[in-house]
Amino acid sequence: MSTVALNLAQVHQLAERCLAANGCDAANAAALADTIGAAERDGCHAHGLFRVPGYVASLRSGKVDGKAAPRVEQLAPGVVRVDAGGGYAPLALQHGRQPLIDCARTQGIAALAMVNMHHFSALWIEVEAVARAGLAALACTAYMPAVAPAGASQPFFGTNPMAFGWPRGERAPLVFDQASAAMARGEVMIAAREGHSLPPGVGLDAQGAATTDPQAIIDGGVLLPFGGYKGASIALLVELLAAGLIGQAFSFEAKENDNGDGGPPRGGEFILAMDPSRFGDANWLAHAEGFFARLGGIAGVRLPGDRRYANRERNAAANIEVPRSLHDRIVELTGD
Ligand code: NDP
Ligand code: PYC
Repeated sequence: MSTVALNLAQVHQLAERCLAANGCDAANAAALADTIGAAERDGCHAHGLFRVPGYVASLRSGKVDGKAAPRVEQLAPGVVRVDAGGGYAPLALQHGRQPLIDCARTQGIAALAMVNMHHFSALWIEVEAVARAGLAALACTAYMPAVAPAGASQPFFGTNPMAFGWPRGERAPLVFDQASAAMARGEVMIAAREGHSLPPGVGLDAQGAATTDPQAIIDGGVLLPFGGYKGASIALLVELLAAGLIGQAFSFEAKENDNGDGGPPRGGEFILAMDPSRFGDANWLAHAEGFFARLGGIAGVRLPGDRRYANRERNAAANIEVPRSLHDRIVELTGD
């Protein structure tokens, strides 16, 4: 595959210019480009520049307001809400993060309800930032139907990711971030683009037969939940927290409301933050570090997040190889 080598500043600039040229104001373009740049830096290409054409489609169709100004309100002592005003998640997160952190420190535990927003990125970004502030964090968001409930072969749940972060003092937080599908749809799309086959168990084709062909899943097929009915229950939990609890669209409703432009649907996100120093164990940090030492000491085991952190370290000084077709498409969308 032909590629264009870009450093991280050039990745950020490419995204920011394209989004600004298509209707984002400076604050929204910068927040989105930060998120896209972070994904490329950490090797999460399915949620980096790959998403720019989708962002642009949703700006051009008028579905998303690229000039939205998020509003923060306190709904209850432990509940903060950010109304994204029909904009993208990254700027809304910037507005809601510190009030969530402050509230969790005061209350011991607090939730952030993000509403009227469009989420098209990875969730580790939100939990890592909260965990770096010394709090444990859990985040989830629903998508549009792409995953079959256990026993079915038609899509109903979104790919519905859930991410968790745990603070580790001076060390980088422990973070996992996983779709409740066997694989995120973005990863399936990248596999299709690159002509790779998938491991067994990821999805079914349009006839309901098991397939390892990513294109067959995209063309009328369906993803499966990870771990069968257990992953399906996690997908269900995400629907209830990110939609039912906070008054936002379930995945099936998000699709009914969506204009099909290929960009992110309107929906919500739920983030829970907990201050471990308020739960009665002054030794919590050392206790958990002992646990990580034991776990990491088992042959063959690595901690979730370690691959991303290793990519981050490597890419600080290296170039990102962006597929030429994607790079040229973004340049074209910028109007250059
Ligand atoms: P993966 O299956 O690639 O990874 C899931 C998690 O497992 C990561 O935290 C990963 O850590 C960890 N992990 C992988 N291998 C191991 C291992 N051998 N030992 C320990 N931990 C391991 O991710 P998904 O395909 O499920 O999701 C990809 C992304 O898609 C996520 O960032 C998610 O937020 C995003 N997404 C976004 C949606 C949205 O609506 N906005 C919808 C669905 C997904 P590491 O990163 O270090 O490899
Ligand atoms: O990869 O499944 C996915 C996804 C959906 C929305 C953003 N990413």
